[in-house]
Amino acid sequence: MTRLLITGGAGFIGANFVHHWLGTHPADRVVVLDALTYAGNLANLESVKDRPELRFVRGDIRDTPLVEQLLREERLDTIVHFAAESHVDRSIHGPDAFIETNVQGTHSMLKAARTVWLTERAVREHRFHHVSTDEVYGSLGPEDPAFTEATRYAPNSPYSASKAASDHLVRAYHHTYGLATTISNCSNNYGPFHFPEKLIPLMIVNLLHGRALPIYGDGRNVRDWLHVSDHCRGIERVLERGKPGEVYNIGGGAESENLALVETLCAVADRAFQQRPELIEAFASSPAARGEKSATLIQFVKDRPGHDRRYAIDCSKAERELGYKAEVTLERGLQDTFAWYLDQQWWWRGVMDGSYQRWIETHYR
Ligand code: NAD
Ligand code: TDX
Repeated sequence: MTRLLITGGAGFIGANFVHHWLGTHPADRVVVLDALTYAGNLANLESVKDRPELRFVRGDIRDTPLVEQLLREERLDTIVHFAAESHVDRSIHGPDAFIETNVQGTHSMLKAARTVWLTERAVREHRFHHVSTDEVYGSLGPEDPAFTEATRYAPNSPYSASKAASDHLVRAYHHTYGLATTISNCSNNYGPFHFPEKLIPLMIVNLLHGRALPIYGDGRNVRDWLHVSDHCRGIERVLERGKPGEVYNIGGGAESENLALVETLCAVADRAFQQRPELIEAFASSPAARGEKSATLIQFVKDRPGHDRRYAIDCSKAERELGYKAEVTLERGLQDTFAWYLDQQWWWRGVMDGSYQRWIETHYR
């Protein structure tokens, strides 16, 4: 039986991971530590909130004594560290929070794990898994080979620089103190509970409301898309089969230029409006409701400063050593994701009008 501390478990990937883990390991203990920032949302855990195996703690990863206390009192042996500031555009406007959470926060987690697991020897075996990003490797040209675990770090945004720094700290705690760490560097995720500031959910919500679909620059930047369920399966493989001290790239082998991706999403939306007439009334301001193409909403806007041109992940090490394989094709994943946003309007409407944030502030002071 594994006893996990999942940081950032009320965020997009963390919450998907909590659902995944409780589904595949129903007897395990799962403690979620999350500060419930603008990106954290208890609604993401609504359907599992009454499970006795799950405990939610609102708290900050920089609160080292709190993390130590949780590790001790719950006899936790595994940390899956998702908590982070995750949006590149926000990091450009305000880098400080990224240093505080991603660098200092990760260091606080490492210090707590070292104290309880190595100094106090509270558990027989332990694992500190750090969830990181392909953005630490920088930007690729059109013909460059995909990032491997040996690619030199070259982060370009305050976000990716802060993630790179945290990766280095994790590595150092393994090398210097013998903490049993693993790191996964993953490509762009999408799927349920994705906060509507990121490309795919923003485009879905905007097109449903007939709002412009802003494409940065020429729209030819390439991202390597991975359905979040495949990412969760990949992390599970790392926890079960990965070796301490190792790094694993996790990806989907689904590169797409942003413009092409948004055009595909628009086509998915147009088909959905044809097949589900009730959408016409529900989203009357969408072009699809008038029988027009959603792609007419596409607008090219000013580029993101320092915008990385292309990411692509070579995940052959994880495939070979862990038996990892992405299962969801981009086409299927986009259809399922669009359907999820249609069926779960309560979720994104609550996120966007701030009502969840207000609820959190009254219930979790
Ligand atoms: P997210 O922004 O949706 O969620 C982050 C969560 O962390 C939120 O619940 C937030 O409340 C919590 N948090 C933030 N600061 C905290 C603090 N100081 N203490 C405790 N909790 C705090 O992020 P996400 O997209 O789910 O990403 C999760 C992790 O995966 C991040 O480490 C990110 O770098 C990494 N990652 C994300 C992607 C992606 O495509 N989204 C890809 C690769 C790697
Ligand atoms: O409105 C937009 N228009 C646009 O053209 C937005 C929000 C984005 N974009 C572009 C920028 C990127 O090239 O789309 C691409 C994807 O943008 P984001 O969704 O902001 O993701 P990205 O910057 O690639 O970073 C994401 O993947 C790696 C996550 O946010 C990171 O946390 C993760 O590490």
